Amino acid sequence: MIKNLSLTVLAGLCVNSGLSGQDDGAEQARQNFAREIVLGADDVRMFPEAPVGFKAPREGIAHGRIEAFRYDSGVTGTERVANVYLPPNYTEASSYPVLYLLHGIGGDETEWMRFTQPNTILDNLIADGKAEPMIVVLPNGRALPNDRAEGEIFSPEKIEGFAKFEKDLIDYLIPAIDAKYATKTDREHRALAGLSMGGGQTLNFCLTHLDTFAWLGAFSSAPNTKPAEELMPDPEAVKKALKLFYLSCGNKDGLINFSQGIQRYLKKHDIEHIWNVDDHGHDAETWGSNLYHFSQRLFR
Ligand code: FER
Repeated sequence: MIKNLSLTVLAGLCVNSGLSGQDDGAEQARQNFAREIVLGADDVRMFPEAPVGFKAPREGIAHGRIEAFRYDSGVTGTERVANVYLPPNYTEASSYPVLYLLHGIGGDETEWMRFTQPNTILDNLIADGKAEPMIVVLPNGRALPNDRAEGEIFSPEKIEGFAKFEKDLIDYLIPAIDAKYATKTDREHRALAGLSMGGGQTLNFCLTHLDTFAWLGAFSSAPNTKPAEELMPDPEAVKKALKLFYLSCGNKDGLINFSQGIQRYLKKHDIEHIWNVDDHGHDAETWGSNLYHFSQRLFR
């Protein structure tokens, strides 16, 4: 199982091993990853693996670009950095929907680029008319004055940074993005998605800010995911507000029970959703493939 973990998470577990006191979080994580995987009838693939070449740069098509974006955060009291993907032929004369795409416990604003090629995935889909031209914001979801993925990444303080990002995102990052870029600013043109800790953040933030987001993608969500009853006390409100509820996880990922808990609740309350259980672990393959499927269903 360990070989399926992302390198970043594995590095975090190693960094923390052998330390006393502060390694409770790492030990807890080890136990969470080692949980027994019990698959039910619903825990099956919705989509095939993304096709060969889906994340390979293509010649002869227009390419988007990624640039660094800086904003002041009243949460951290610092200037923070997000990466921003601007779609091919981005122009101020137009306006675009925005996907905020969040990383995992060992990551930062560069993690999605290290795990997979979100810009190339989008370039290729847009060129084929399979995805809407969109802006993708890749923030740093650890809202702390020192937001680097260094030291005790599983410590309570660092994990608290992922919860603090809610206010950073809603009150500082989104307004700053809307001020700088040619965005469509209504909820129906804003999506939130993420992997692992970012999947948990997505569920926790999106479902409690239905006035801000209409599209949700949670991949391999981590134990920071709040219980479904707490996130969706009013299932009818979720049904009415969300245009896409996309959940995915690998069937070799010991964290799958957190996604299963959400999915079972969605099913029980008849909330329409996609639940794609592929054959991966907690790894970059599932995240690339699910970004490929998720992004095609956004804003249309
Ligand atoms: C944990 C196991 C995994 C945990 C977080 C993770 C907060 C996150 C993994 C990731 O983001 O890849 O027990 O506790």
